[in-house]
Amino acid sequence: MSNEMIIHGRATSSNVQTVIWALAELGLDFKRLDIGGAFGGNDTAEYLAMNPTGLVPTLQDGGVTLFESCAITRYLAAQYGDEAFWPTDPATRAALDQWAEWAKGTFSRAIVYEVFWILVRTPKAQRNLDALAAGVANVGKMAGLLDGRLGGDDYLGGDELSFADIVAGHALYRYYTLDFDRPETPNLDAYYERLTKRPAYAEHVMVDYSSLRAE
Ligand SMILES: N[C@@H](CCC(=O)N[C@@H](CS)C(=O)NCC(=O)O)C(=O)O
Repeated sequence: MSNEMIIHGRATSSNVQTVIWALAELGLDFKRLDIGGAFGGNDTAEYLAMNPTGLVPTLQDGGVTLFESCAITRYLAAQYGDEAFWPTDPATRAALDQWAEWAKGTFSRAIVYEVFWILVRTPKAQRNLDALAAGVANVGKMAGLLDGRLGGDDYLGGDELSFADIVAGHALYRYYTLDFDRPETPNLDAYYERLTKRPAYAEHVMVDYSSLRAE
């Protein structure tokens, strides 16, 4: 059995970016395979045996095979993270995890499906502008929640990056680079600026998504 760390998934996928940003922050060597989107390869029997959802990412870490980006991030954090990245105290960790869960299932999902999907993945003539306006309002409200949670802290856990920042921070590249009106969120703006200064974020999350644009 190979001990190699392999991540299956195209670099333009925000869910793949979550995982490879985590891998890079943890200082782990990995190989990424272009799977999904225009590359295909996620509907083969071999792939579906690893990940029955047929989506990306999938992680192989020696004998461990996992799908779902947030579950993978938690696994990597628990297996390889230090105390700041994955606190051992359950209550301390859960206080971060509630934001990770919300960021993944609610905030990032709204950014992707209520704004990104309309502005990037839908041809201009087919865009539902009412749905876009509702999505922008919803996402802006959520950005305000995260702004309030951050306050003056550098990261969700205080001074150091944790698994929760990986889950909350990865979608901010799309949030801040899409062309739509955002509310004033000085704490979130500073947080995003801080993330962009991290080499692993710049390399693995700030990835040009113009190839995903609908004609
Ligand atoms: N909940 C899943 C969602 C995975 C997902 O939706 N992946 C998208 C890319 S972001 C996908 O596989 N799309 C089909 C494709 O790229 O072929 C996760 O977080 O891993």
